[in-house]
Amino acid sequence: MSSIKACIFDLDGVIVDTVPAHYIAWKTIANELGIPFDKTQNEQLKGVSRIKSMKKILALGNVEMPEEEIKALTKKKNKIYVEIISKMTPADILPGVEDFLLTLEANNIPKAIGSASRNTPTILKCVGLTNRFDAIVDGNVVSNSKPDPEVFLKGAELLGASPADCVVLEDAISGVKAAKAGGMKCIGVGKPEILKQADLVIPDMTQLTLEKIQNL
Ligand code: B16
Ligand code: MG
Repeated sequence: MSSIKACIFDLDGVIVDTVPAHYIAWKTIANELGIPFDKTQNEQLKGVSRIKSMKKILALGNVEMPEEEIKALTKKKNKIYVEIISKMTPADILPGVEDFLLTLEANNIPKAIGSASRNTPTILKCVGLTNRFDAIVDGNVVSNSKPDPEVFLKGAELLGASPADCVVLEDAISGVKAAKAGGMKCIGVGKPEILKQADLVIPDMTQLTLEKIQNL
C-alpha cells in the first residue's frame, strides 16, 4: 500500500474535455497557414504551452516567421478557443470527476490543479470548480512547461506534501513525463499505448477509485 497524501489534477483532458476546442482553434490557424494538421499531431500538443504548441505547428509546415507574428497567431488561436470554452457549464465536467472530488474530500486528501493552461481560472469558473481545490498552479505562474515538472512540484509544495506522496492525474504524454520527472506517482487517463510511462492507465475518470491510488 502506498502512502499517497495528495492528489494533483491536470485540467484539460482530465477535468474537462477541452481537447476538441483546442483542436478546432489550432486547426483554424493551421488551415490559414496551409499547414496540414490532424488529430494525431494534436495529441503531441496536449499539455504543451500555447507558444510552444504554435511553434510545433509552424515546424510541421517548415514555416519560419518573426517572434511578433508568432505571438499574434497564438493570440488569434486563443480568441477562438476562449469563445468556445466560455460557454462551458458544470455539465461539461467529465464523468467521474465530481464523485472522485467528493471521495478525496471525505478522506481529507488535499488536491491541486497542475495545468499548463493560462485559461485555467476561466475554465474553473465556468464549470464551478474554483473553490474545490486547495491550490491552483497553472500556466500563469510557471516558467517551464510540461514535461518540466515545475507545475507539479509547485502544486506539491503548496499542498505541503513531498513529491513521492503525490499522485498526478494526466491525459498527456508531456504531463506524464513531468509527473515522473518530479518523482511522483502518475495515473494516465486515456490509452495505455500512448501514456506508456504512467504507473497505471485508466480509460476515463469514472474508473478512478481511492483503492487504485492507494495500491500504486
Ligand atoms: P492555454 P493541461 C494544456 O492544459 C493543454 O493540454 C494544451 O493543449 C494547451 O496548449 C495548454 O494547456 C496551454 O493552454 O492556451 O489555455 O494557455 O492539459 O496542462 O491542463
Ligand atoms: Mg491535459
